[in-house]
Amino acid sequence: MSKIKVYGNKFSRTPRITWCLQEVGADYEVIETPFDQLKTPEYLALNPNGKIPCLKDGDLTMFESLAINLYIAKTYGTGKIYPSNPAEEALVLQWTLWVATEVEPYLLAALLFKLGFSKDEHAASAAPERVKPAMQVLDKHLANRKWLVGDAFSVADLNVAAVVSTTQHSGVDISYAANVTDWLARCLARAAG
Ligand SMILES: N[C@@H](CCC(=O)N[C@@H](CS)C(=O)NCC(=O)O)C(=O)O
Repeated sequence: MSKIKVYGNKFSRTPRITWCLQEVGADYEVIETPFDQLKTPEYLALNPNGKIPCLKDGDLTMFESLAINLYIAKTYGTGKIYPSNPAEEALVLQWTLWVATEVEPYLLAALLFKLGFSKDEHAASAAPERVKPAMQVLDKHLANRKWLVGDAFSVADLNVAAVVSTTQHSGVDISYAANVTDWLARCLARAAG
């Protein structure tokens, strides 16, 4: 069986994929893919969006980082970081879609401006207020539990933490959400190995 291939680089969303692969102990390799190669015919054949990351596992080739993690977790980590019952699976999907729609767009606006990839200062400066309602929801959810779904770390934590961790590089202060910052530290301690 050939190794799982992850196309990407460390200055992108690729580390959230390698974190997930490490959680499930999968055998993988990163195919270093610089930003200036994303629009080549060879790469577009893998991901027609011309973006990273992209995953190839056997006959499956797919894009969208958070969906890639759901695939990895379900295929290689059911019973470990992916639940085996439909209700908890639904909650994993709920938190993943929630973070992609209610959180990532705002944090990304702040991050891209801070790194000089966007000139949209208005979106960047609005980000802390725009993301606050979602952070308050997350904070309340974590008030009496250690992990987002069930009583163990799951791909829901991984996907949400991967997005929320960008607050640390984008200058978005979420210190008002102490349960979130504690939970984020717990998650990132795992990612650190
Ligand atoms: N929603 C996609 C976003 C992919 C994305 O925008 N990737 C960035 C790097 S993190 C990229 O490839 N940017 C290069 C470009 O847009 O040309 C995902 O989560 O995988």
